[in-house]
Amino acid sequence: MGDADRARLGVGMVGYSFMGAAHSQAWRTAPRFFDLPLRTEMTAVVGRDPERVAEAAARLGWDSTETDWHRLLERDDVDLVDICTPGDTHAEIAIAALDAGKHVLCEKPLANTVAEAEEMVAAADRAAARGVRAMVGFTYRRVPAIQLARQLVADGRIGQVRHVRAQYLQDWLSDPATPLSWRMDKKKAGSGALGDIGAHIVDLTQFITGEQITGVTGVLETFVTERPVATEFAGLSGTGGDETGPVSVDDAACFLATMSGGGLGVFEATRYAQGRKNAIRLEINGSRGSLAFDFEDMNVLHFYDADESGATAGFRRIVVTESDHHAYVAAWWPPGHGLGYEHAFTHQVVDLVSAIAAGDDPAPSFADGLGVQRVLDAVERSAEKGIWLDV
Ligand code: SOE
Repeated sequence: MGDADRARLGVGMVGYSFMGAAHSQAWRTAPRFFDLPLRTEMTAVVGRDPERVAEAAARLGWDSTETDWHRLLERDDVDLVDICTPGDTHAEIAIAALDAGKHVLCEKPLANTVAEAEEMVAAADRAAARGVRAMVGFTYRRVPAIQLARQLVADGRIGQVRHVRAQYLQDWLSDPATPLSWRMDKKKAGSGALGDIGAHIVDLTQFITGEQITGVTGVLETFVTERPVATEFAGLSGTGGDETGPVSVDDAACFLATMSGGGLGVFEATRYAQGRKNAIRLEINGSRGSLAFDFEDMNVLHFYDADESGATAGFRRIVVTESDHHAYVAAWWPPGHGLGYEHAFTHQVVDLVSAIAAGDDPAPSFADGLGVQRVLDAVERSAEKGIWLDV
C-alpha cells in the first residue's frame, strides 16, 4: 500500500526513559518492516524538562516536544497517546486521553490499584463506543515463542493444564549500593517486583493457557530496606550519594495459585536472582505434554509430547524462527537469525495499529490489565494477612 492510501496516525508519547526508548524504537521500526494499514508518525514526545525532552526527541526520532502531557490532548495532529511513565500517572493520563478521543497504549502494570484500573476500564468502554481504542503493554505476549506456546495449548497439544511454574528473575537490585529510583517507591510504582515483573508472568500465564488465576497465597519480602538516594539514574542503574532513603516496595514476591481449569501455579518474581538478567521462565505441564520457555533464550520453545514414545521421545527444542510457521517472523530475518527484546515492542505497535485500522478492540485490553491487577492485589493482601484469598 502506498503512503498516500493510508490514513495518518499521529502518536504522542509521554515519558522517554527506558520504556520510552523501547517504544520509540518500535514506532520507528514498525512501518519500516511491516506493511502497516495506517501511516504512523512520531509526532510529539512529552517530558517536564524542556532541554532533556528536546535531547530525547532528537535522539529517539520524535518530531516535536511538549512539557505538559495535557497539550497532547489539545493537538489535532495527535491521534494516539502512548504512556511510558511511572504507574501513579497512568490512570489520570489514560482516562483524560480516552475521554478526549485519543487512542491509548499504556505501559504495564495498568495502574497502581484495582480502583484506578477499574476507572480506566470504564473510560476504555466509553471510548470503545466511539471507536477509540485502548491497550495495555504486556509486550512479552508478542514474542513468537510465546505465541507458539499459546497456539499449542489452544490446539490441545499439552492437554489439560496441571501445573504452571512461572518465574521472572532479574538481579539489578542485588547490590545494596544500587540507588533508589521510582521503581522502589510505592507511591509511584504501586509495588516492587510483584507489579513490575510479576505482572508479566501473571499475564503470560493467563494468555498462554487461556485460563484465569482464581486464588492465591503469597509472600513478599524487602531484603534491603534503605538505599542511597540517586544522584542520577537511567534504565535500571544509577549512582547515589551519602544520603539514604527507604525502599517502600517488595524486592521479591512468591505466590501459589489455583487456576480456572483446575491446575496449580507457582510464581516467583525477584530482582535478586544473581546472574539472571531478564529470565522469564515458564514451564507448563499438561495431561498430554509440556512446554518450557526462558526469555534468555527467547527464540526457542521446548515442547514435550507425551503421545510420542520410544528411544527418541523427549523435550523437543523448537527454534521459533520459521517465517511460514511462526508469528511475526516473516517480516524480519531468514530462519535462525533470531529476534531480541525490542522486537516484541515493534509487534505490539503492529497489532495495535492493525486493530485501530480494522475498528477492533486490541488485546491485551484494559480489562485484561484489570484482571492482572486483581491478582497482584490479592497476592499483596494475602501476604499482609498470611492467608489464602480468592481473586
Ligand atoms: C524492569 O524490571 C523492567 O524494565 C520492566 O519494567 C519491564 O516491563 C521489563 O520488560 C524489563 O524489566
